[in-house]
Parts: sequence; structure tokens; C-alpha cells
Amino acid sequence: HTYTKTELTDLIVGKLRRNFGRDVDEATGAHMFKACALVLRDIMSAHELETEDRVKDTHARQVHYLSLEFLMGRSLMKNAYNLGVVEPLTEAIEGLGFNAADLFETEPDAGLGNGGLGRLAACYLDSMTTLDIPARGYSICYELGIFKQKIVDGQQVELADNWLGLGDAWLIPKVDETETVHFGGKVKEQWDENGRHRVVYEGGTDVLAIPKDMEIAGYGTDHVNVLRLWDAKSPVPVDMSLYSRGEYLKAVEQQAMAEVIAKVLYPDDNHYEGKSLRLKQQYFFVSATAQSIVRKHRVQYGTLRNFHQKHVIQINDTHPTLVIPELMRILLDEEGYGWDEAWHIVTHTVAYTNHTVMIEALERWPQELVSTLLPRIWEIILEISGRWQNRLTEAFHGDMSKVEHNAIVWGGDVRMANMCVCTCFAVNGVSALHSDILKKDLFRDLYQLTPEKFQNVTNGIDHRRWLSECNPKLDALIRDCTGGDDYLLRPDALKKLEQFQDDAGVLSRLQQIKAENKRSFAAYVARESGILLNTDAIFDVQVKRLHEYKRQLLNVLHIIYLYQHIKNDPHFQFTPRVFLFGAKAAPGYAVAKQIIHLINSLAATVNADPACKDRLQVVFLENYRVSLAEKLMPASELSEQISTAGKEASGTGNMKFMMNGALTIGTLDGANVEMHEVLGDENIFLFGLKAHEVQELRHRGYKPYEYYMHSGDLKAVLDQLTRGFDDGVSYTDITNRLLFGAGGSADEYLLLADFESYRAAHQRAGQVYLDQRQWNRVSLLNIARSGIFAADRSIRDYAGNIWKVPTKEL
Ligand code: DL6
Repeated sequence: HTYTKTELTDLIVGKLRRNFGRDVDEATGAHMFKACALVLRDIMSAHELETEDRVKDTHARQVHYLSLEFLMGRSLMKNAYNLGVVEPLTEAIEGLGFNAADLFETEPDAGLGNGGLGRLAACYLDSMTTLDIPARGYSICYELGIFKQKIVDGQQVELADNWLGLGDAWLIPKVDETETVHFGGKVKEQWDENGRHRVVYEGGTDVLAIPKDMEIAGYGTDHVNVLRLWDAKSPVPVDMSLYSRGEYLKAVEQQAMAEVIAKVLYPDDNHYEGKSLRLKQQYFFVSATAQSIVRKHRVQYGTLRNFHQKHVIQINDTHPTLVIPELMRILLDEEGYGWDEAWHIVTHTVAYTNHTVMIEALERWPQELVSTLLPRIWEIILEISGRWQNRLTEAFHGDMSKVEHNAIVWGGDVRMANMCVCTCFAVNGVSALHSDILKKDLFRDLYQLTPEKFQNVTNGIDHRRWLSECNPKLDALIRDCTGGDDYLLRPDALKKLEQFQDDAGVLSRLQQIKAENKRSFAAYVARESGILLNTDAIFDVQVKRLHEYKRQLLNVLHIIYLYQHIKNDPHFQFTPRVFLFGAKAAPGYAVAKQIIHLINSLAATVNADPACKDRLQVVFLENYRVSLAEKLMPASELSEQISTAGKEASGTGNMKFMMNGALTIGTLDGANVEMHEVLGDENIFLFGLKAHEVQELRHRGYKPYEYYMHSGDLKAVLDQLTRGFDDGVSYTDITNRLLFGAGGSADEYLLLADFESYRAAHQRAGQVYLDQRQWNRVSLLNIARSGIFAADRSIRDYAGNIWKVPTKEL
């Protein structure tokens, strides 16, 4: 059934009346948004029930995607798009006297994630559904998502992101599917009258996990999956015995303790913080999830013997690792299985994706914390760890350094990544290079022990959202060139664009589209901030979380270099640029915050200097998020992917830029390597040390001071950092970190070693830009060859190689 404008209008009006007691003329934008969401929800709900029945009837194998983060962004446009009702919905909204574009803009982003890891999970939900895979996502229903960023006096200020006011329009509470999660107390073993062993708890607290389901529509299918977000509630609203004694605050304490679990997303990206509340969040969501999967399985099959045949649990980084001992607990304590059979089921159910090799991001939970908070889980972890250690000792012939390195419990810590590799039937990295590094470095010994577990699945993005939906003009060009919308379900069809690489008409249309997108973005920035972007200059963009390894600072050093040459060298040749930054820094990451301050100090100086007029502009975009990225990608021309080689597991922003026709300046890191493979040297601006050269240089002994001494340019740039800019703030700390190190090693991410090569790559990019026809040709080739970075391809890889579930044939 496809819906007409009239049908949708009637449905919306009905919702306004029944759910909000409003006629259209009394409805606010918020009412209208909610009414539209409810109408689409009804359509999806009907499909969801059919999907569930189908899955049950066919006894299909199901995928459960566990992730502490799903960075969903907005859903109204997305759902309308996937349900094929964008046009009639837009007309219905306008017909009711509302501006549709404004209405779409009122939706808050569901910011339940930090960056790439969470956005990847969101893109994968779309593809799993589009490919008709019976799948569910599971996470926490955070009351507060990733903080909103304000820039005040050049510095980041964090505001609470209270998204649920409108955002909960998409959530369906399923109170009858509530699970109970137990924390703390003491474990007691008992034998019942039949001599059966039982585990009971003395003391501790229960927390209720209440599912709030978000329906996920696929594109071109009636298949609907669900993202299940667990909310936390206390089973006892108030302690009446305390209440009756007048201790009101104490009486509600337990409720507050329970509810704090779902209060806020931890805002650290690629960084582990050993906070006990975070461990509670992890156990809370995996326990509720495991119980709910097991409960449904029992109802359908009456036994758990075939559990691993019917379910695969994919764990997104190590954050959901506790699902391993939790499933063991359920099988042992609640279902009465022996260790070996339980272990067989669990090890054939769970698969692990690693998303980082950054040492500071690897989770090691203090055993103190685990054993007090989760006493039974701790016993099970100890048993897993002991058996594993025996196996390691045997396999490595008593080489204790290897045993120690790969142990699960060691030195008072529980190492989550080792528990994952020990238990999971598959372990994958997220780009070819990253998966290689896992085998050669991070999990070297374990790769030797079980090579068959290790795989690669290169990341991908939802190209319907990140191209077709957010860049309608480019979408129209692609349809015209490739003969329709085939590419939406067959991203490889983008290849057909290659035929037009010398077609002057197509190239000039591509150029025009980029120019129009730049102007729309500039208009948006002007409205939001009053800043006027120079749309004649290259839009050169670095947007991602702020992290030293991502090297926003290298970009800054180069801009300072350009600025100094514009000021001091009347013959300086250079193609005008607007440098755009967008980045949130983890609130506790002082250096990252300092770099944001630096970008703003530099921007203020450059933008106020008449010498830079029409040549150089620097802008920090506040509050970078999914919905801002959707406006920015179509307007971008040069994509900065400049991490130290070996550090960025994959990157996914790089793919979004490429699909929107931006050219990449980047290192051979993460998925850039695979981009280079399909593009060739001519169609990407590569620079810098390769991953193995980084290791060799470190091994030889890296001395950043020598670069400073031998390069006049670098010296001038770093000296300027020390002097600071017009606002009088000095960045001596940063200079010192680069030259001498502070705590850590000097210039840990090799900015100075890569500077000259980066500068030269920028010069090449500027040169090509002067030849617009050549630039457009390269841009077209980037789009044409981006099909392999569609999430549909990644999901087909997971489905075929790891999950062993069928996907829709096209
Ligand atoms: O795989 C998604 C994304 C990659 O594209 C990024 O390169 C990588 O940095 C990110 N990893 C993390 C690790 N988080 N933790 N812990 O966010 O994953």
C-alpha cells in the first residue's frame, strides 16, 4: 500500500485530535511533528507484527546487535524516505499550513552515541532491515545523549542534551516485557530437595529494565526491525518504612540509584574510563538483553539446546562483553546446563568486532569492582579465565610472557578484549589495514592460536541517508546518468558514472550542484552564526571527534603556515580556502579542549585580517552532529582524513565525503587504504608515513626537535603557537608537548614528521582545483567508485561470512 496526500492528511488530523486534543489550527510545530511520527509509527508497527510472525513461522536465524551506542540522528525524514512517502507527507504537512522543511528541522537528533562507532551501528540497522535480515539492535535509553556543544569565548561549553521531549515520539514502551537485573549482594549455593544445585543471592538490589522499542523501516521492503532501548527503573518507588519515619530523601534513594543507570551517555570516544556507573550500564543492558532473547527463544522452542543455531550475538567493541558471562549464568544457574554444554552454546553464539587499537581505549575492569558489583558474574569470569590460562600455558609451552599478555584476569584486572577473543567464534576488524594490525600486533599470539576466527569486514555507510536523502541534487544527477534509482539497492551501479568522466555537460552539472550546495550551506551558517563563508574558495573540511591521533592540530599547523606566507610573501601562490572544523572534545580531555580553543583563536585572527580577505578563512562549526553532517557533506570539496597511520581503525566520515564528491587529502590509514586502492594515486591526495614506517621511525627514535631545527617553516609556525594570536592566549603548552613531550613522548602522533608531506599534498590539491574540469572529473570518479563503502555491502559480508544468515537477493 502506498499512501496518498489525502490519506496521510486524514491520519495526521486524527492523531492531532485523539492524541493531543487539538484541531490543526491549534496545533504547534511540536504537536504536528509528533502526529506525523505517530502516523509513520502505525504503518511500521503493522509491518513489524508481520515481520515477527514471518520470523517465527520460518524459524529463521536472528541477529542481535549489541552496542552501547546508536547515533541515530533524526528519523522523520528517514522513515518517510524508507516507507516511500516523502512526497505525500511533505504535501500533507504543507496542506495543513506548516512548512515541511521547518518541521523536519524541529526534530532533535537522537544522539545516543559519540562518533563513528555509534553512527556505524545506526547505518547497519538500516542495511540489515533493507536486506530483510531478522535483526534487533539493543542499547540503553539514555535520558541525555551526547552533550550539546556551545563555543563561548573560543572554548567548548557542554549543555545537557535532553532529547526525549520530542524524540520519544518514536519510542514504544513494552512494559510487559520488563526484565529484572540484579546487582551486588552475596552468592549462596543451595541444593534443593532433588539434589539440584541452585544459586541464590543474599542482599543486593534489583533494577527493572523496561524496553522502549524504536521501529526501523528498511528501504524497498516491508521488513521492519526494532532497536530496543532499555530504560532503568526501581522496583520499589519509595521505601515506606523510611517514609513513615519521615526520612523522605532516603526513602526515594533506591529509586534514584536505579534510574541513574539510564541517565547519561558517557561522552568519551576511543577512551576507557573505569567508572563504576559505566560498568553498571554495561551489565544492565546486556543482562536485560540476554534474558529477553532467552525468554523468547524458550517460548518458541521449549529448549535452549538449539540456541546457537537460531541466534547470533554481535558485540560492538568490548562494551557488551559481559553478555558472555551473563549468558553462561543463565544457562548454568537458570537452565541447569553443565559447564561444557553451556560453553558450547555461548561460544557458538557470540561474535566480536574490534574498533580500536588505541591502548587507552582497551577496557580493563578492576576485579574489585566486578566482584562487588557482580559477584556471580565474577565467579563465572574466574572460571573462564582459569580454563583459558590452562589452554594458553599448554599452547605456548609455558612461555609465561605470552600467557600473561593474553590472560583474561591478570594483575587485578579483567581484560575484556581477551575475553572476547577467547570466547567468540569470530573476531573482525573494520578495515583491511586494521584487521591486519589485529593479526600482526594487538592479537598476534591469539591469531596464531586460532587463525580461523579472524576476519575483516570493512565498514560502510547508509548511502541512502548519506547521499540520496541528504544530497537530492546529486541524487537526481546520478539517476539521470545511471538510468534510474537502481543504485539505491545496488550501490555498485554508481560505477556507471565512470562513463561520463569526459562528458563536459555532466561535469559542469556536477560543478553546479556542488556550488549550489555550498551556497545553501553558507546560507545556513549565516542564519545560525552570522558568519559569511566565501563560497568561491575550496571548502576544506575536517569534522570528527577531537582526538590527538586524528591530528586536527596538523591541520592547524598548516593553516598557520599558510597565514604566515600570505602575510610575509607577496609572491605566495595559493588557492583560496575556507577551512571548516567541527568536533566535540570529551569533557575531561584537556588537550582536546585546548585544541578547540586554539582553532577559535586562530580563526578570530585570520578572519579579522584584511590580508586574508577572499583567500583564507577558518571556521569552527559549533555542535557537530548527525543532522549538521547531513547539511555539510553535500557542500564539501576537500576531506581531511589525516590520522597518524595505524591509528584510525577505519573512519566512516571519509566515505561520506567521497560519496558526495569531495576529494580526500589523507594518510594511508583505516579505510583510506581501500579508497586509494579503488581510486589510484591520481584521484586522492596521499601524504605522510605509512603504518610500518611509523613503527620504524618510533623504533629508531623519533626526535621532533630536529624537524623544528631544520625547517624554517615549522619553526615559524611553532614559535607563533607560543606567541599566540590576537586574543592574547598563548599555546606554549602545545608547543612544548610537540617538542619535548609532557608526561608522554614528544609529538606522539608525528605531526612534525608528516608536516612537509602534508603541505605538499595541499599544494597539489590547490593546483588541481585551478583546473575545474579536472577537479570535477576526479570528483565524479570518487562518487562512481564509492559503492563498496555502502553499508549494504558490509552487511552482506557480515551475513555471509560471520552470521550465516541469508540476505535479500536482488
Ligand atoms: O568502526 C567504527 C569506528 C571507526 O570508523 C573509527 O575509526 C574508530 O575510531 C571507531 N572506534 C571507536 C572505539 N571505541 N571505543 N572504545 O569508537 O570505530
